[in-house]
Amino acid sequence: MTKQDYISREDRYGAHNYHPLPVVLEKGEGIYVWDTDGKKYFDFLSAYSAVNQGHCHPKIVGAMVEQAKKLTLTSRAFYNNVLGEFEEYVAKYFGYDKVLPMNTGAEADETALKLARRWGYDVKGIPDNEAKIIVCADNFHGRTITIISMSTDPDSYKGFGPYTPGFVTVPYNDIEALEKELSDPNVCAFLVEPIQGEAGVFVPDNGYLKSAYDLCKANNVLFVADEVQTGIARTGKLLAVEHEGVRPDVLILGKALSGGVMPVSAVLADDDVMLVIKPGEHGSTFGGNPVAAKVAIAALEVVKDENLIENAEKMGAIFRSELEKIDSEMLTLVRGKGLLNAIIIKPKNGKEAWDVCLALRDNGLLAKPTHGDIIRFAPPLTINKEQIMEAVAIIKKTLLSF
Ligand code: IF1
Repeated sequence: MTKQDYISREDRYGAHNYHPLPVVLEKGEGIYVWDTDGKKYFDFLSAYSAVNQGHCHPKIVGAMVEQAKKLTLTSRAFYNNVLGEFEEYVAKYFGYDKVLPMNTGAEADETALKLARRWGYDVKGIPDNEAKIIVCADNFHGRTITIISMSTDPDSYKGFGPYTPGFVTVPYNDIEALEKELSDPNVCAFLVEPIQGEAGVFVPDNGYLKSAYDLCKANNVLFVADEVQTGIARTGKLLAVEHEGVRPDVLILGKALSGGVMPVSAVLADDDVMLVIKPGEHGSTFGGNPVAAKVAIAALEVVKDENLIENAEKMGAIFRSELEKIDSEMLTLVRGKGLLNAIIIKPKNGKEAWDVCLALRDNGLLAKPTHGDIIRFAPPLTINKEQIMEAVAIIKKTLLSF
């Protein structure tokens, strides 16, 4: 089959809910992926930061295969010998009393919303069905009906109503707007991405998260951090909130919790919050299954064993400073933290970010545009300096070719 055959087949039989860059991948190893013609690429998307540990990491895949041969799923109707090991490891790793495992990021976000509402009723004493959750404009938390009810992006919510009520939107990075809404006694939580991913790697001002956290505390409101994309070493800290010394009341993780080998997500909180949900009130058939449990432990061990936090910090700083040296009128801004970065492209001769990504592909580097003019650069965190320099050379050559 040719590349076009693969693309046509997806187009013919698959729903059209994505618009992929035309490249057909069949193999991945570390920071590289290969297409069906054997061409090798730098992967600068890392499956939207799910593959922080690199593609097909042998330790993670090994843990998966070993457990898959023994026991894959018991459901939560019975105990198994692996779930507790995962729960203890993850709770201690992130420093919380308890963890609730789910599968996708969206499910973990939904879990956090349910926890926050229930805490609002049972602990804060909000009248029944009156709880409000403050969210940020331009957020991205997933694709469920409730989550798109919080979205301000018409692509996410338009035509999918009626929407779930109970959300209040404030501009991101605007402490005053947040402070005003927090005084409403029916507010149970503030849900925030420490860096907005989908918004184009939008980094808030220094101090925003800390002030937001302090205001939440002053108003008896839960600070809920969606670290699905920013967490697990991506920004040069284990969690992006650590850049401001914040410890969320509720922490949402996904993506890299499995190193990208299968969907594993989780919500962490201390007992005063986590124990408001009682048996039978929440769950998932696959959540915390034995394979997921072993995979997550291995994925988190790799982060420590290979010093991915420190490497993301160092390589990110080099990457941004090298990008800033590129003298192209198309490159108007470089931003990000650690290895979660983006550039903003000014179109030239009718050529836009999409065309830049096609040319990057031809030159051996994969990245995806967002919002028309932004290109996200987020390689696996195992990348070294030599590889960063090689990737920068590709980006430079590509931008200068327009
Ligand atoms: C897609 C974006 C990235 C997330 C945060 C929850 C979820 C996500 C902060 C839901 C998911 C994804 C999903 C992916 C594209 C992607 C994305 F551009 F849309 F925003 F990464 F930048 N919280 N992000 O970023 O997690 O349910 O997907 O496991 O194709 O929609 P999920």
